[in-house]
Amino acid sequence: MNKKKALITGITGQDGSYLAEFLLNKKYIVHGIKRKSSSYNSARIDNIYQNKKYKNKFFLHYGDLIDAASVSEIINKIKPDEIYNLAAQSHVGVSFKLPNYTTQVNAIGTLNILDAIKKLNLEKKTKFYQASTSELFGKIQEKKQSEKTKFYPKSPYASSKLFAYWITKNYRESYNIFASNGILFNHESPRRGETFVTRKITMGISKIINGLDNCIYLGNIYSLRDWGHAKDYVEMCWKVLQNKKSDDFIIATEKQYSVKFFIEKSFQYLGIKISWVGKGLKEKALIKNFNKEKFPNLKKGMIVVRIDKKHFRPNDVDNLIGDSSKAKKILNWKSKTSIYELIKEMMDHDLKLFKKKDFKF
Ligand code: NAP
Ligand code: F7E
Repeated sequence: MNKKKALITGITGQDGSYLAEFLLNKKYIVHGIKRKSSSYNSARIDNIYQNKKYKNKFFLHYGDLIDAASVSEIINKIKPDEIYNLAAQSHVGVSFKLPNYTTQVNAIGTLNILDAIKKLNLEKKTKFYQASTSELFGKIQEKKQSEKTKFYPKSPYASSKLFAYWITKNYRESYNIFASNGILFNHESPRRGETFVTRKITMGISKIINGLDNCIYLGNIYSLRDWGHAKDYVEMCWKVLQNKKSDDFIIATEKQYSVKFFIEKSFQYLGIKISWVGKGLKEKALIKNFNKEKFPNLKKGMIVVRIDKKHFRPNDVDNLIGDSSKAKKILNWKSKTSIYELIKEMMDHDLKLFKKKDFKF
């Protein structure tokens, strides 16, 4: 029986919740670091916490990445075999408003974990996974981005993650810690935070369909992303730590779509056709064709997407697509979920969520 202990930071987030389920199914004992918050922040992991199957296998600890003492105390108490550092201020747009805080959590927070591993003499025992990101490529230096592509971060978020990437490599090379970076391209799911663009779209459409809202306000809809499914990607986080040696890997689908495409296909999934008019800040999407009986809250010509300049970033990353040949070869990585399957899963989830008029987040 697997008696391995894993510690997940960011366990209450999208990836943390999927990774916890994945590791519990692999018979790990899973520990998670949870922040104290004034309101409820554990919705994504309540199903695990309440499941009798995971009694004595799943533990939560209060802590904060910025608080080095709390991080070190938890690591000392658990002495985990694997640490997955998924905690972050992960919103790129917000990082322009909160650059200092973002740096504290994403950069210094990562250092706090690595330094605890070193100071507690766990270099030989504890493997470390760092949640690196395609945002490191920012202003892209190659058409398809691989482990060899030069970085060019374009936001405080990306800059903070660049430090985290290098300090991970630095502790690997200086202290022989098994410390690896998973450079993951965007990955989404029904558990995606509500302010990221894909979820904003699937939730927005679902609210409109249910008569709870009438329009979605967005920024740069021409931005291109390589979108995968979070559930597929957390398996790769685990595989990165099961590799023979610590190393860095790109995880991507190698397919690229625009935000505009994601909007069109999300409506199309429901059999609704939209048309676009206008340019720049005046561009909008209108309802063109739909089934009146199925969607009584819609009207022909209704404006369902508008552009709002407040959703533009001071400096946007507008063109990302990964080359994950290395992970394919060494980790046996294969992207499983198509963009259409992803849209279907997110739309089905959100339509159900907003069907009840008394919905709760
Ligand atoms: P997410 O849903 O935003 O989750 C972030 C998690 O970090 C939450 O559990 C959050 O706790 C926690 N956290 C934030 N600040 C913290 C702090 N100071 N101390 C302790 N915990 C803190 O992010 P995600 O999409 O799951 O992404 C997971 C990781 O992968 C992040 O590091 C992200 O930057 C990186 N990444 C994500 C993607 C992607 O497309 N999703 C791609 C590449 C890399 P609360 O619940 O209390 O807020
Ligand atoms: O934006 C554009 C926006 O916020 C995608 C994080 O998980 O993935 C994520 O970062 C694109 C950008 O994700 C809106 O300008 C248009 O070009 O969903 P997003 P992101 O910035 O790619 C990376 C890999 C991470 O590491 C991050 O942690 O969509 N966009 N209109 C919009 N974006 C948002 N959020 N909201 C809009 O209204």
